[in-house]
Order: sequence, then C-alpha cells, then structure tokens
Amino acid sequence: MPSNFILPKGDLLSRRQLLKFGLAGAGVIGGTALWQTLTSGQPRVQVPPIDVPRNDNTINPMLRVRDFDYGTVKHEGGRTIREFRLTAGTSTIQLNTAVSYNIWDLNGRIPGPTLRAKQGERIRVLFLNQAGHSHSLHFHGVHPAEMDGVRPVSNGKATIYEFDAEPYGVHLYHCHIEPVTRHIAKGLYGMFIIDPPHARPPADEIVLIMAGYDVNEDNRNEYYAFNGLPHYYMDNPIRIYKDQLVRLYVLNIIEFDPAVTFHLHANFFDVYRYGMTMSPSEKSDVITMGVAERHILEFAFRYPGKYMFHPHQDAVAENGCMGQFEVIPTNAKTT
Ligand SMILES: [Cu+2]
Repeated sequence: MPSNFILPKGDLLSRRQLLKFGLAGAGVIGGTALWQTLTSGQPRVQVPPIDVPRNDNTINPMLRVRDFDYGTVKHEGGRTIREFRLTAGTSTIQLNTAVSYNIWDLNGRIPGPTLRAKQGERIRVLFLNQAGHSHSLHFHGVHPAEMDGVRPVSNGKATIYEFDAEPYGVHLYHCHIEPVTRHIAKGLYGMFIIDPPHARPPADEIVLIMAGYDVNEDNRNEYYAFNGLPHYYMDNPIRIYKDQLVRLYVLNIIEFDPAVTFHLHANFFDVYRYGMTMSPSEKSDVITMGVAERHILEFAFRYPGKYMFHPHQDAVAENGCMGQFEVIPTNAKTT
C-alpha cells in the first residue's frame, strides 16, 4: 500500500467506503475477510503482484505506477516540514527500438518523482541542477512570489523552495525556463499531490502522466507516452483487482498539442476535478484535459480482462499514449 498516511479508524469503516470498494453485501470476499483487511492496518488495499519486465531503458514505467515520494519528515518550530530532494540531470532513453532521445531528468527519472504531502504541512524542496543548462522548479499551488520557481538556477548550483502545502488537490511542478515547451517536453516535470485534511477512502492509487516527445524539434510531437515510454502499458498492462476501487491521478503535460482527452474502455469514472473536491462532479468515460490539467478519476471494474485507456485523439494514442489495465479476478487475491 503506497500511502503512509494513517487513516482515522472511523474513516475506514463507513458503509460508503465499503460500497465504494464494491464489497458491501456483494460477497466478493467474505465480510470477515473484508473487516480484517480494513482494520488490521495492513494492507488496507491489496495490489496485484507487480511484474517488472526487464528493458534496456534507463527508466521503467512499471516502477512508477504506484510510486509516491513522501520526502523526509522533520519537525521544526511546532510544524511538520516535508523535505524533498530533486536533482536535475541528463540521460538518454529509448523511445522504441530505433529512436533514442536525450532528456533532462529529475532524480534519474522521467516523469520526475510524484511528490506527496498533506495540506497544511510545510514543503521544502532542495533543488540541485546538474543538467548542464539553467533550470528551475515551478510548483502549482499557493505561495509567495519568491518561491514561484521562475528564476534560473545555473548548472552546478542549488536552491531551496519552501512554501505551505495548499490547497489540497492534484498539482504539478515543472521547469519554467524559456523555452518552457522544450524544458518540459525534455523531461522536467512531475506530479505534486496534496492530500486533503481528511484522507480519501482507501483505494488502489495509480499515477498516469501523459507527455509528448518532439524528437526532431519541429514543435510537433512525434511520440507520446504514459509515464515516460510510448506504448509501454500496452505491452505491459497495469494489473488491478476486479471490484476494487482504483483512484487514478491523471495529468496531461503534453506540450505542442492544445488539449487531449483521457478515455477509459468499458467503464465510467467519477471525476474529482483537479482533485480539489471530496465529492465527484460528474461521471464519464472521457474527459478533456488542456495542458497542465489534472484530475482524480475513480472507478472499479466489474469484469475481468484487458481494457485500454488512451486519449481519444487517436493519432496521439497511436503514437504511444496507449495503455491497458488487466483486471484480475478478486478470488485471485493473495491474503
Ligand atoms: Cu529547464
């Protein structure tokens, strides 16, 4: 279970949450087993075994699906400080068997780490630039101008960004050095989740970040990807359990295209726009997302099998922004 935030006991046991799991009264797993799952503390949510295929790339999107960086917690002056360390560097990834691409990475990754904090905490980001060019980290959120991350940090230099985690929601961070399109598209971006004061119900939480690659620098994307590599989750589906609530954190950071949609096959999802509400605003199977838009989408699958997800701009999908969930029967759960 990725979350390290402990939920209040009462929150764990509400009927609404049992219903959200699709388990109350359904008898998919017995009531006793359910009770134990939710009260024993661990695990609250079960996640299918992760098969991490070997590849020749320096990055592996399968490791990024449920990977949250909670930083290091410190206590100073009665406040909780959550400290993150991000280092910009350079690396080369293989977009397919024929095309390699030089990127700027954060902590050796593209996308950068999914940073996660709780509303009201103090965030401290130690940023070291070793990427051979001036960069910065601009966080979406509410903060003073001097923490807005638009000033260049020279190669070899470091800076500290410090601000309060507010408001709760699904946010992002990215380099803000011109041309910003290029600095983002070459890899300097990541998701920044601020959890609400009262935690959301337990769910299998998954991060999907849509991005594009303009490899010939004609200001059009030749390739697209979820979590860094084109077509990766088509070849390596993300396994989820049947009838278990999935909470997707989805971000569109595709430069050069004004907007794309996110479409899920054979299901409908509840939309929590920007992750800034505790109740869904709508239900859909497709949602339009401009650049930097991000949402929480929640669903559970009723039937086992493989189901695609992709933008419904099919050229974007066909050039790499494609993936699938593999829904595993609940009785295959390990206890
Ligand atoms: Cu930059």
